[in-house]
Amino acid sequence: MTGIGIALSKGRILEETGPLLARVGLAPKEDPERSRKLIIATARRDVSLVIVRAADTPTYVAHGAADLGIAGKDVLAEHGGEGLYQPLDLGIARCRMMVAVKKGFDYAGAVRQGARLRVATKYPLITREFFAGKGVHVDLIRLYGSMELAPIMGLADAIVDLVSSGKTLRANKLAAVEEIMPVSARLIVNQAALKTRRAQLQPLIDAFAKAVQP
Ligand code: PRT
Ligand code: MG
Repeated sequence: MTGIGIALSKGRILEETGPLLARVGLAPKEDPERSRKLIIATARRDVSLVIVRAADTPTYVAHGAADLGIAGKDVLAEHGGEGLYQPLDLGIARCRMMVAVKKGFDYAGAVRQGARLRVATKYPLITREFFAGKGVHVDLIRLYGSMELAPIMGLADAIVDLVSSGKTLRANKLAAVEEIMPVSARLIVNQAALKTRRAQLQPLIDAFAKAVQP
């Protein structure tokens, strides 16, 4: 791709990025939620949106297949961020990464007694690191979605998942017991591209920075 590609995912990220894209002059030429196209032209001829799965965004940008991207801190932390420059917290798609358990499960007691916890998550690296830091032994159960089911079905004692309103936890009789980190979406840039094509990329980064200022 000779122009600039911005990788981002449909759903939450795209929804909340929409107004921001418009403000930096990158309104999509067609609705990405409706289009089956995976590369969407924008109001700027040299910039296109590259539609990827949320967890794939850092991969596309780190390999330089897309120059820029928009990804949640959850996804970036799990990826590790190698090869990525992260110049900007966009302050959107906010939520918290939490440990949650079935209501009534004595999490503090289990941790205090040094019990082995079965923890289900789609964030195995973050989860392993978090519990290692607390000195808690965990058996990790790697899931790809609907983590909330795991404690109910007896698959796990706890989950590590994102919480925004708390409605999903409540609806499934789970309770958050610990926060791992606050999460919001970041602008990410391929480090090598920023060095070799700074004249092309920096103005765009600056435009995003200006657009997120309150
Ligand atoms: O859906 P898909 O499998 O394609 O990928 P994805 O689930 O990773 O994508 P998507 O679009 O759901 O999420 C993209 C990004 O949005 C995440 O990487 C986060 O950075 C951000 N984000 C912000 C959230 C939430 N808030 C959020 N609440 N992502 C997911 N959730 C889920 C959460 O996992 C839980 O199931 O919403 C549910 C909880 O919401 P409440 O409001 O009931 O608490
Ligand atoms: Mg989802």
